[in-house]
Amino acid sequence: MKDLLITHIKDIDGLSPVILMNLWGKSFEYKLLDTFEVGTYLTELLTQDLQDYEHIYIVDLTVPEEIYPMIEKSKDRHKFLIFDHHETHNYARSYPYVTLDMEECGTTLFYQYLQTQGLSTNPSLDQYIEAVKDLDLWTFEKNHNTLSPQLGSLLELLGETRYIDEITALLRVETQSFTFSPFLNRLLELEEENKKRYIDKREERMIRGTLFKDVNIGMVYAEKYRSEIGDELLKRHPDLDVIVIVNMNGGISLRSRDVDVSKIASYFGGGGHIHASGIGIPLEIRKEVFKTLLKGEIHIED
Ligand SMILES: [Mn+2]
Repeated sequence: MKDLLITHIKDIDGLSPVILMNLWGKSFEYKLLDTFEVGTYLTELLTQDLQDYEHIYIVDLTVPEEIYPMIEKSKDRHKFLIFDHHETHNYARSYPYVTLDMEECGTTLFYQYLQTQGLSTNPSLDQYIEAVKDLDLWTFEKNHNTLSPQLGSLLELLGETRYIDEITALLRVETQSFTFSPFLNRLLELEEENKKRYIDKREERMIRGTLFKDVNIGMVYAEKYRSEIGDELLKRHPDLDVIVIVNMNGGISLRSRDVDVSKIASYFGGGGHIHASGIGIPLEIRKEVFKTLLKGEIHIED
């Protein structure tokens, strides 16, 4: 029997559980989802016959509250195992098949679980997992983990599928420390130069303002490098509390030093962590922006 892994498409914390399943070697299928797709996907899944699956893992995703009664009613309830670390998922704490730990990340929780199921570890795998956690929890600076931002860059460069394939291949060879191939190293060097140029240009066009009267924000439009832009601009501008990164296709990202941006995000219908949260941008709003910019002179097909 195979397993089904449902995990977060957005970052390496969501993708690394797929890599771990590859290394574990058990046959499985996986589905990568964005946060806002979870409810619809699970509602549909729970109407299906799930007898082909032995386990259904959901990692690094907040399962909407209204889905839990459906899982509870399902005859396949015992197949579900949920691992998450988002503050906004707290209501699920009492379900026995849910593991919630805000000190960990999705990948580390899943890694711990797989070890109890017989996944063997080695120093390079441990080092990789630690880097994923440091990137996801934003502790890589404090811990001087230079591997974390490199992994984040690689995902941007390679896309989800190639990232999973390349990292799986590297980790299949057990070594004393995690090392990139010469090709990946060169790629990372070029990317570093490119990233610096990108952040400099966004900074030049940063819009300043205040939110709820006393939160100083700097807002930029950017499609890439959300975490790096947030991190770098907070460092360059100590007077700002929150950096708001607007990606019309990906949503609004909030990054902060001291302010709890998960509260700000919840207020606007989003969610996330204390220092890193997000708010979705519905298609309707994206169309509205277009209409406003072209002063109503445009007809948009539905
Ligand atoms: Mn995560």
